[in-house]
Amino acid sequence: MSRLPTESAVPPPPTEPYRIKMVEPIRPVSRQERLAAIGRAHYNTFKLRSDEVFIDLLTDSGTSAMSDRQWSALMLGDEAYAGSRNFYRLEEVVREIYGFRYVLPTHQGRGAEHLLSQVLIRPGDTVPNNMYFTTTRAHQERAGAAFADIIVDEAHDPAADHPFKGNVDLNRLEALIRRVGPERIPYVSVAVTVNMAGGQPVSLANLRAVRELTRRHGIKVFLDATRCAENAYFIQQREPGYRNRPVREILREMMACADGCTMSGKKDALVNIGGFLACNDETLYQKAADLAVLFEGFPTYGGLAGRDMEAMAQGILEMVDDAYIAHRVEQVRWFGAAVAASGVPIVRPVGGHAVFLDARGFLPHVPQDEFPALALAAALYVHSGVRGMERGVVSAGRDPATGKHRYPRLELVRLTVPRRVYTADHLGLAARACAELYRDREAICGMRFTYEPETLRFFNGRFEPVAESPYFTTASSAAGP
Ligand code: PM9
Repeated sequence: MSRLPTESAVPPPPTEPYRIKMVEPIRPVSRQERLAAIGRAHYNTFKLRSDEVFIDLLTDSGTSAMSDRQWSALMLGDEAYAGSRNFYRLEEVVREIYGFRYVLPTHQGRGAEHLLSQVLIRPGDTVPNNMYFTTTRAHQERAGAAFADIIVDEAHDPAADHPFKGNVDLNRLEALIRRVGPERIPYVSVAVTVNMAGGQPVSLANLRAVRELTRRHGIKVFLDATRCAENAYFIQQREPGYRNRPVREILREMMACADGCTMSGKKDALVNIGGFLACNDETLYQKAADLAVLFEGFPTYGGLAGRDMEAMAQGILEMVDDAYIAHRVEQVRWFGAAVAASGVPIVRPVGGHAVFLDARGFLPHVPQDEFPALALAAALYVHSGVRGMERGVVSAGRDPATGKHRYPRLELVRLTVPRRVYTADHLGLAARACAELYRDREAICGMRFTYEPETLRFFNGRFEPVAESPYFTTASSAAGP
């Protein structure tokens, strides 16, 4: 039996630059169990128990397999409340790899976003972003800012085959600066890569142009560096002049275009928990450090155990290893080719961390206010035990000014590839499941809320199907929060 529906159309998978030393058993779950589980989970894949899932592509966040060196690093934990040597190691590595002077550990990325937003934003400000990310925008709005999208138009079109779909539209940014005034823009927030656009990168030429434009107006630039190594790899592969440059050097050049960054260590930095805020401005650092003691912890641990900082420092060194990062991104690309080979609509080009199913193209009969991406993620789980995540109208939330749903042009299911965790056979199974479901797509119906949280509603929202479908149980079997 072939491994994929159209094996001939798919190249062989890339070979892992590591071997496996420890395994974690996973268990196939029967369709009957999956039907019961999705009902109990109120059709929200976030609310499934992980042992109800066979292949977990919910997120690449905190789900990496750590290396032998990282596990060894855990044993070097210095759990002193203040001045842990693991902090100084992390600081040294961040200075070396990113080039920023001041480093403030946080419990995870949103901790850093919180500190940055609270320190820099005044109510009534506007923060330009290259598309939104859920937690980033929520913290900016919570601090009183209006969000402004300055990404290039191609980012909103799943079929646009642009090499740097994460780029900032410089004309849009300039027009915004003119309209609101530079004094009302505390910083420009640039994500590398752009998660919600499909893991799409930003070019170095674009980062330099953003730096130049903002410098003229005295505006700061902060990078969301969560997936910066993947972005650096795309620059190496796609931007003229970088093919022979190590990812490590490219990453330093990217960071040199910014005043600082926030980082969720749970993605590219290959740890299960952790993050940091880094910058060059001592005053900004000091204000953030003063706030950190209230929300994160003392500035030399920021909510992390010493051992976690040591493992993150080691992970940062590993994320810029050229062989590692090439395999990481090429494995995702291979998975995308396998899914697309059967005609399943996906976001193109395939991004750095995930394959994104285009739920509008997949389920054209489900209107956007019946949450096609959420319904598709639930149906994929029931069909195969593969768990993905909704990244569409539910994730976009409501506009604080009008109270109405924000309707993003991208209505996507994200099949996110954890780092160093799954083999080509696992991903082949997931690709096959997408193809089978696509053939039966008419049987999938839309969803409606039964409980809608006020913020970040995709995490805790509850739903029920709007009609009968063989992929869903009826709402009556759902129980408990
Ligand atoms: N991203 C993800 O699955 C985890 C939670 S949201 C579903 O993609 C970016 C670009 C992220 C991100 C988290 C954060 C927050 C900031 N920026 O999760 O707080 O993708 O460490 O990071 C998630 P933390």
